[in-house]
Amino acid sequence: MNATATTRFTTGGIKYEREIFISAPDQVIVIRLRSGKQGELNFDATLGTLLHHTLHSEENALWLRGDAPVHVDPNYLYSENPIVYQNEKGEKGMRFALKMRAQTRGGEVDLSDSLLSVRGTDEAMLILSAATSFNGFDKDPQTEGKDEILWADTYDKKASTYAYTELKKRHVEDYQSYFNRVRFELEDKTDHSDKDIKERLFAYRDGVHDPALEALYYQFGRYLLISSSRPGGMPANLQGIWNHLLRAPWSSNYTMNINAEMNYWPAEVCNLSEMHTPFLDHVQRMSENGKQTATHFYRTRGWAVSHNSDIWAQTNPVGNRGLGDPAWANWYMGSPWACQHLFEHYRFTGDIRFLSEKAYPVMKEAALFCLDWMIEDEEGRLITAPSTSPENVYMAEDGKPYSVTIATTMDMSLIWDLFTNLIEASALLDRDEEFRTLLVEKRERLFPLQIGHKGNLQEWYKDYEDRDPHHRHVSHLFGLHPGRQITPFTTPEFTQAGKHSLELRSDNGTGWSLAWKINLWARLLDGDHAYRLLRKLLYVVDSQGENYDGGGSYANLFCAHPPFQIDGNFGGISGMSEMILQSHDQEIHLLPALPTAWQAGSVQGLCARNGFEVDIEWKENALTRATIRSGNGELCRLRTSVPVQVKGVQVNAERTETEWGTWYLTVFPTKKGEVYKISCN
Ligand code: FUC
Repeated sequence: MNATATTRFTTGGIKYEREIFISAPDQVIVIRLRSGKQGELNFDATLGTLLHHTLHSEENALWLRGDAPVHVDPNYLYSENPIVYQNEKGEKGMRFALKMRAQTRGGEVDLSDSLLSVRGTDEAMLILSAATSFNGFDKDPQTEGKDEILWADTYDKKASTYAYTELKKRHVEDYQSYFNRVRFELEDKTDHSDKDIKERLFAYRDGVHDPALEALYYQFGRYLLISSSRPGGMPANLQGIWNHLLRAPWSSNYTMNINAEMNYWPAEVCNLSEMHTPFLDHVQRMSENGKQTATHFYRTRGWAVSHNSDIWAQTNPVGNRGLGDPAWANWYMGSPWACQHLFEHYRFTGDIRFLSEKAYPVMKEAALFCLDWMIEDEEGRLITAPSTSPENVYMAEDGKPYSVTIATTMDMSLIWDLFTNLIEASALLDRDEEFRTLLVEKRERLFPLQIGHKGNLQEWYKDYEDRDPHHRHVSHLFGLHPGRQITPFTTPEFTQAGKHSLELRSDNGTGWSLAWKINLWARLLDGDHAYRLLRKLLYVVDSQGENYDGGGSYANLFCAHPPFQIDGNFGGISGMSEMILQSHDQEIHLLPALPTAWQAGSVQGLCARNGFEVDIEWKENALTRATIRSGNGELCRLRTSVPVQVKGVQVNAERTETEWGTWYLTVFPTKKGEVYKISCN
C-alpha cells in the first residue's frame, strides 16, 4: 500500500495515466498526468467548492478563496435559512485558500481567471496547496486567524523544490512508516484477483467466503486513520475528513456518546499510537472549555462535556434550542469517557511523562465533576441524578415511555472506569494519596451493577423494559467494552448477564452499532458470533437514506450507518483486533475469539498494553507460534488456549477450566527491548 491512486485509460488509441496522492509531509495534493504520445496531453483544470468563493489567477497559479459560513444548522433541523455566511453582528466564518499550479514537460500552460489550460505536452504535474485561517479552538478565525494565503503559498513553494518522484518518495516513506508496522493476513485459497472490490462485496453479501477481503477491510481502516488523524491536527470527525456536503450528517461533529470515542478504539492496538494524539489533544481542549460548562451548567468543580463537541471544543449541553429530546440532549458524561482514552494511551505506551503532565490533571478534574455531581440514594449508594442511557427509552410503571431516570448502568460504569484508572494512575505516580483513598472509598459506594429478571445486565436503575428492545446503543455494556469492569475471568456472572443483554438487543444495528457488537462478542470470547456481525458490517448496502436498523458498508468500503459515518470502519477494525488479541485485563490474550472461518492466518505488529508488540500465527484454528517484543520490560502474562513454551525462559504456567473453555496462563518476566519466541507443544 502506498496511498496513491492511479487511473489508466486509452482513448483515441492513446494511453493516459493519472496518479494522485496527498502528502502529509509536504501538505500538498499532487496529480501527475501523462499521455503515451508526445504532444497529446491536453486538458483544462479548474477549482470549485460548494462554499462561497472566488477564483483568480496570479503569476503562474490559479487561486480559489472564500469564507466558510459563520453558522450552519444541523441537517436534522428544519430551518428557513440554514447556512449563514454573515450574521447580524457582521461576523464571518473561517477563511480558506486553495492554490493550483502546473509544471509541464514542454507544451504550454495558459491561465485565465477560472481555468488552467495545458496543451501539447505528454506530462504535467499539478500541485494543489490549501490552508484555512483556523488558529486554534479559542481564536476567532476572522479577526485572529492565520494568514491562509501565506500558508497555502508557503506549502506550494516548498513543494516546488522537489521533482514529482521526490514528492512521491517523501509521501510514500511517511505513509509506510505507519502503515507497514502491521501485517494482517487471513489464509484465502481462492484467487479473487479477477474481481474488483465492488464485485467481491456483492459476492460476499451472497455468502461467499472471502477472508482476503476482510483482511483488506482491516488494513483499509488503518489507512483511513493514518490519513484522517495526524499529530497536531484535528481528530477524525464523524466522516473522518471525507465530507462532501454543506450540511453534513450530524454536522460532522464529535458525538461524545459513542461515535467520537469509537473512532479511536483501534488506534493503539493497530500500532498507530501517534494517530491517537489529535483526540487526546482534543480532550485537553475540551477540559478547558468544560470547566465553564461544569461551573455554569452543573455548579460543580472539574469539567464536563455533553453529547456533542466540535472543532471549537464545544462542551456545553446541546438540545435543538430547547426542543431536543432528553434521550440524547440530557447526557453529560463525556468527560469520564474521554478520559479513558488518556489512560489507555498510557497503558499501551507506558509514557509516564504523558500520564503525569497531560493525562492525570485532566482525569482528576473529570473525577471532581463526577464526585460533585453524584448524590446518595436512600441506601447511601452514590448515584447520578438525573441520568439517561444514551438515546434509549424505557417503559415505566405507568406504562409510559421515559428516558430520564437515575443511576443508569452506563453512568455508573463510566465513573467506575475513571475512578479505577485514576486510582492506578495516582499510585503509579505516587501522587495524591488522600485523593486516591477518597476515590477507593467512593468507588465502593457506587450504585452497583445489577442483573435483571431476564438474566440481562440491567440498563436502568430499576428493571424496566425497553421501549425498543433492539435499540442500537448498547451503553449499559460499556463495562464489557470499551471498559474493563466486566471480564469473563474476573466477573463471570456479569459477563453472562452482558451476553444475555446483547442477545436481547439482537444482531441488527446501524453501522457503528454492529461494530460495537463485534467488540463485545470478542470480549465474550465468542469468535463465531463476532464474525457473524463482521459479515453484517461488510454487507454492502445500496441505500443512501437513514436507516436505524440495518447498517453495513458502501461499495467503497466506507461504513454505512447509513448515511456514511466513519466510526463503524474504526469500530469494526477494533473488533477484528479484539478477536485476535486482547490485553485490557492485565494479560496478553492471544486469539481470544478466533472465528472458525479464519482457519489460518497471521498478524504482525499489533500492540498490547504495557508496551508489548505481538506477532501471532495460527493454523487449523489454533495458535502455532507467536513473538512478543517487550518495549518496557514489564511482566508478561500470556493467556492462550493451548500450552506454550517461551524459548530460553523459565515460565510459570497455570491451566484454568472456565465456563468459557480451558485456558492457560503463562507468566514470565521480560527485559526492555528483548524479543520472546512463543511456541506450542
Ligand atoms: C448518535 C447516534 C446516531 C448517530 C449520531 C451521529 O446520536 O445515536 O445513530 O450515529 O450519533
